[in-house]
Amino acid sequence: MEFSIVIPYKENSPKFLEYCIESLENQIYQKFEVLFIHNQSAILEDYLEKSSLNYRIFENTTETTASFRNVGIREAAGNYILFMDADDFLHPNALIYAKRVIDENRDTANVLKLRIAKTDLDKTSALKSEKKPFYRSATLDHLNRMLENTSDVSANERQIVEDLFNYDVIPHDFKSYMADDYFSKLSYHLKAHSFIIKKTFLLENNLFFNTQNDLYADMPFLIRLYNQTEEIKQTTTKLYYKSIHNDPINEPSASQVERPDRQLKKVQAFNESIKESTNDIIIKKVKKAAVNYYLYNVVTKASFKESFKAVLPVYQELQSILQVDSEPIKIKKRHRPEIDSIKSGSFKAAYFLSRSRLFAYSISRFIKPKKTRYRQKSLQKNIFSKLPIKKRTILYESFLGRNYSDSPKALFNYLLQEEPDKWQHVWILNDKELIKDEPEFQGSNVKVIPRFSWRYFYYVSVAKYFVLNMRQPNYLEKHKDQVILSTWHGTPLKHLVFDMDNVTSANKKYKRIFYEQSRKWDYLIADNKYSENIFTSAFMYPRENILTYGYPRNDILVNHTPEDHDRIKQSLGIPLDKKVILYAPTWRDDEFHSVGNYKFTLRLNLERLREELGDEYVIVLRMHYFISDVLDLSEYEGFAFDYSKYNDINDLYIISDLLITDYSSVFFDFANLKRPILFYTYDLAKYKDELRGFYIDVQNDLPGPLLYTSEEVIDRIKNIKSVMYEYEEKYKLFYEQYCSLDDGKASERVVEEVLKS
Ligand code: C2G
Repeated sequence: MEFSIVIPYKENSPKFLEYCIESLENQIYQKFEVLFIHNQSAILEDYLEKSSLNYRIFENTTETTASFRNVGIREAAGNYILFMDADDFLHPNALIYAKRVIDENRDTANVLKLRIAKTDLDKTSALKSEKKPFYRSATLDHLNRMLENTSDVSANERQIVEDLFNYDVIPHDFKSYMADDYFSKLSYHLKAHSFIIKKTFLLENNLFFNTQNDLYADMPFLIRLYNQTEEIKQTTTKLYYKSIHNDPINEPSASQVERPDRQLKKVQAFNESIKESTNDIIIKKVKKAAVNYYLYNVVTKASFKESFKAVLPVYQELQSILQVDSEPIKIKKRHRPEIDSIKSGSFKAAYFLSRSRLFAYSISRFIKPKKTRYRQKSLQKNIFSKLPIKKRTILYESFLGRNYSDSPKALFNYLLQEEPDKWQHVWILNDKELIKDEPEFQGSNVKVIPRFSWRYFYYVSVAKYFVLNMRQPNYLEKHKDQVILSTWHGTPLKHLVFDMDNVTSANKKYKRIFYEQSRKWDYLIADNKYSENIFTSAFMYPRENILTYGYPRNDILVNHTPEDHDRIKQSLGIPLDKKVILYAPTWRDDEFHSVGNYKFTLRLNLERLREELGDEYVIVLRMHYFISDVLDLSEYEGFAFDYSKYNDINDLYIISDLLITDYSSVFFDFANLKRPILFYTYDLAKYKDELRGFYIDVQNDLPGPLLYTSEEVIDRIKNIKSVMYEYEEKYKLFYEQYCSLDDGKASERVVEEVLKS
């Protein structure tokens, strides 16, 4: 047997395990065994039972990855051991490539390394969606079949398959690294995964992992390995896929697990490494790395910021490192007194110097021009958040200050009406023009401030209540007496946060940040029981803080009058004698110009709609607030109106006789009006499978038909009465499930609970 793949398994990554196993099954070179070592994992057997792998499982009573790996070294039957993590995967060519390098270099191939690529299982970017099927099914047999059966293969897939063959025909290249390159070039992070090491070499040199340091045992292990080996052959092609964990709350990677002793353990690992090393160059490099780690990671981290006692053990380790003989290392002049104090054991002095260094650093950032946001944050944290709370002040924000709308608007209006003199209202709005004609902004007790202005940082600190429909910046310091009321902005249809497998086109820290932000909400409003259930899973939000009261924003849909209808229509310049179609689609995760800047291609044939429906109807187009493209409707003057930037979609609902949407939550609200809804879902297959997936069965449970072409849309509008008849029963059920709490009094209930308690 040529290879033993050693995989420690700690059950914090079940989602990835399946991919890991599959990538091993898909290896073109199959002469290997897999050793899984775990500590009471219930699910490992289940996963492996179904697999075709040649595997063995070992249960180990200790907790550490280090001792798991040592079991693997002892038990391995293969000539070479590949250290792998259970949340990573291999390219199908990984082992065949390694085998080739070994065969060509029998005498010198003691240590090999697969070059690492990072991947996040993200299926949405073009590259990854192409790679996925190729990666999953890439056995030679399968590839052959694919090429033979050309009708099943798209040009794109064909190219990928041919590329893969080329990989095989042309051997991958590799580079050899010598001892003095190891530390800096080869293994910056000093992790054992992706290394392939000859078993006899490990045993002869007594290379095992030290089990004392459960976080950083790899570092001294690799330093010892570097001492013993002449060269390491690393592939130039990326063959080892390291997964990015985007859910550090539920599925943290080892480095994401919170540990207060993390910094100490790391400095200990540096110390151990330096003691183990016989190579002068490596000693010097470890020393330099330890000093840099101390300067830029230890003292700047909050855990060590507070007490001398906490940082003392780190100083002691560092002292021992600094006292090891080596060529002198370069240290910046301003850091020298601090490092010298540590070396000589004057730890109190070192502590004082490190604190002063941090203080000087924050002052220098504060006074630097162009660092306004930093100054604002710092002022908010250190001064504003310590000011007394203004008990009668309420701050509102809707769609990040983009408009005056949604539940914050409804609650504001309710309070103006019911308690006109009691409150000071402050609205976060980026463009004052938006409200210049709104009478409710005339009073002296209503202020408007732009998001991220100095006043914003002041009011987010001192307002007793903060009512918002999206999320507040995570860095804002919250006063203990402050109350944050999150209204959220829709009944969920698309999977959200923790229910999403992949977070697409967004930050990989998204889930963790979302979690932290939502912990600061004192209340969260749900429109219905269904949303309440979803919020407990998708946001991991505590059920007891959810107010399942119906949506304040939907009060107006119940309470509006026919006069309101005509007044709005007139103010928007829409002919009173025409019926109105509202087209309000959502955004698409995979269509964007840049991060957060989405595009939309109008797939509704306005020309045909005007021809067929223009006598009776006009159409109002309402793009999602993420869409930055501007529609050019000049050709359709008098028939099509763009109200994408209009403040409040509720006004558009009220004047519309029917709604066309797709996967936007707008239909949950519009259904309150009991008017027809059509679903123009031309990209349903892609949206559902490739992107996020839905909470409800869109094929069966929607209150209107799914349509795929403009012609179908036209046809259904012409026969709208029969659509209503056909969907009568489904509409009723839908209304009961999602709209029944919207009785026009949600604002009142929320105010009673949040502002009167
Ligand atoms: N919206 C709008 N115009 C659109 C689409 C949406 O004004 N063309 C507003 C509506 O108030 C809607 C809200 O934005 O309820 C949320 O929009 P969705 O399309 O549902 O998408 P998203 O912003 O991703 O929110 O729980 C709801 C989810 O968070 C979805």
